Amino acid sequence: MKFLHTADLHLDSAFCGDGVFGAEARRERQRELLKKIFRIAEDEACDMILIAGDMFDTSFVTPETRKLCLSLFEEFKKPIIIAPGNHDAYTDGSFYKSVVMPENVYIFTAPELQYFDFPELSVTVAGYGFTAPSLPSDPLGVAALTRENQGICILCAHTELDNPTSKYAPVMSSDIIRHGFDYAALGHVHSPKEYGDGDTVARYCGFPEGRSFDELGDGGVLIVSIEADGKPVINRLVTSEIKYLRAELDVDGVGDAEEIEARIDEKLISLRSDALVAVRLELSGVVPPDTLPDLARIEKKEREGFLLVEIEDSTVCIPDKSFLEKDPSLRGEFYRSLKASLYSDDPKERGLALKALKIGLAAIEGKSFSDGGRS
Ligand SMILES: [Mn+2]
Repeated sequence: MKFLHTADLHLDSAFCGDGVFGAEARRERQRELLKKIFRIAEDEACDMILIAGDMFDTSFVTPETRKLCLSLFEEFKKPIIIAPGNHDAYTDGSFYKSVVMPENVYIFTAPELQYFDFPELSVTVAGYGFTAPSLPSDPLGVAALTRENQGICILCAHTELDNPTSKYAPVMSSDIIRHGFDYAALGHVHSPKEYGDGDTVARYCGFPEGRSFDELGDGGVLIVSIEADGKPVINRLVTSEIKYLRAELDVDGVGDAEEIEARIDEKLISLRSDALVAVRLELSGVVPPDTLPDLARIEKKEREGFLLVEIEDSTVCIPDKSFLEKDPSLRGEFYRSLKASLYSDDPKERGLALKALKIGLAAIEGKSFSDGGRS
């Protein structure tokens, strides 16, 4: 049997501050992405779809999204299994609880382990649902072992795996193995991750498309085939058409503003891809005063293939390096003490030294220091 595993779609996200694309346009794109995911499930001839939580960003689901979900659910006809997560808990007034679902939709409605049997596929899907924004208990640790089952046994769950103090269903991977699941379709951690012992495979599928700089790179879904021997074969398909990236550009020693701008343009061209790119580019290096071009203007330049360009200035402005070499004051002493690290071959050490120099020189001059507040 074959199924599609997705999670963390966060449909109807708020999307503030996304520049070219307004919030409503982004939400519309999310709906298109959902259609695409269902199309993939059809094209791949999946027998079921597992949604491991956080399908919606909040308990408020827009009428457009409600309508689309219901029609996609209905059209798919085959089983759709949903394990509500911390963002879209099974609560009064939630989409899950307030709508009459098509018969092929199975929702876990309690924080204790529940089971859905699909005898025609020889499959049992176990899972639980968040019924509040947090679930501090571990639904697997306390559960009796999964019932004797001759067929394939799958877990579909939203969890912060192997973190016993988490308030987001702190399941232990050892319990997933102990229960003997063939596959655990997990959600909550937004980057793809894999656990297992050979017999049991547990996977986070990751987000289907980045929504911000917290979700970097390609997003996708997992297509999982499990044959009678219980061994899952997993294929990740990229679904994202928007890709968030972080990149760095060292402009140390670059002559003037024009040249720095050319280097930025060149760097951005190298980052273009099939997906629409949103990039946060960090400039680093030591530059003389008035060397930096107008970064706000460069951010706003029309560029094909980009959703958003943000340029972060982490350069350090030093008026005159040769003066600092000989400067007998604290400034000179501070510069000289960092010099080895400033020109180290290790980019991490160089970055740290630059940051230290920037903060230190500002402090010596009595200025306040800010890193721009982006993190
Ligand atoms: Mn979550």
